[in-house]
Amino acid sequence: MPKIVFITGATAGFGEACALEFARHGYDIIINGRRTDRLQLLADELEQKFNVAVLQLPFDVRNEKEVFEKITSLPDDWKAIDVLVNNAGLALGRDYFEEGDTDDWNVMIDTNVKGFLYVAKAVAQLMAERKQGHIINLGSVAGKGVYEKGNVYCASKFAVDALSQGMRIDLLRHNIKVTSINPGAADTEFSIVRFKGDEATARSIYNGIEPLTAEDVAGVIYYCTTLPAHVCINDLTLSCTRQANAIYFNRVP
Ligand code: NDP
Ligand code: 8X3
Repeated sequence: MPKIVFITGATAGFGEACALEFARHGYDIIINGRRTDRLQLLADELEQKFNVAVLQLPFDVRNEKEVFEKITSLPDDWKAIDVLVNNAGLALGRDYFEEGDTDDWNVMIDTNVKGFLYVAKAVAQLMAERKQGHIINLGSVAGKGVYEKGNVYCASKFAVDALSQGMRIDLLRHNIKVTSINPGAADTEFSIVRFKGDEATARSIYNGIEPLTAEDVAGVIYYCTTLPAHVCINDLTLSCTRQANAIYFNRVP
């Protein structure tokens, strides 16, 4: 029986790259995101290139009712989820605290913290029944250190860090691994989303560095799932070589 991975936020960036990486290794894949056209294109690609089974599960992770309904009503064969990549998330804006847009704050907290929690809980219940599973949470270097104008986004990723620790403790009795992956700057759609389509500002984030790619991160995530059953990477931070942490970069002038 092929293993099953469930990836939230699979329509772009890390999630999409993870779908390709896990499919390459023979996993059947549940893909989530809000953009259904992209889910369809990805499903076609995965099925054609890798001959794996793909289930599209579109929903907005912020919609508590829909998250629980869609996950608890998965077909029985698809409930045996081996790996959850709890990845859907975003930053919106990069403003001094007192100038921050509270609508942006609400979306970040609703997505990165509350949506993250709903998905993790629904899938953890399925894994607990089988006494096995691996939850991979997407944190960030922004969840390890705060940078100027990072305020609420950083707070949402500090929450992911704390929740990964809490899940690891509480899910211990169910034999569920919990890994927190904390990437530094990676060139995905993340900055375009953060700066609301302002491509010049988005590009400037990567000035003078060779940032991580989505494929770099997906390779590391997949690696974490390849270790023996008794070994769990709890917390893994990675960045490009020109980045030391959330704040310090060595940019080529
Ligand atoms: P992208 O913008 O490329 O992809 C984000 C994905 O999240 C998309 O598939 C998007 O799908 C999905 N998503 C966003 N909001 C929702 C929602 N409400 N419901 C369902 N899906 C949603 O960003 P990345 O791949 O870079 O980011 C993935 C994760 O990694 C995020 O949690 C981010 O915070 C984190 N991260 C990113 C870093 C970076 O530098 N890129 C570094 C460290 C961490 P759709 O719009 O179709 O719903
Ligand atoms: C995304 C990385 O440094 O832009 O989490 O916050 S950063």
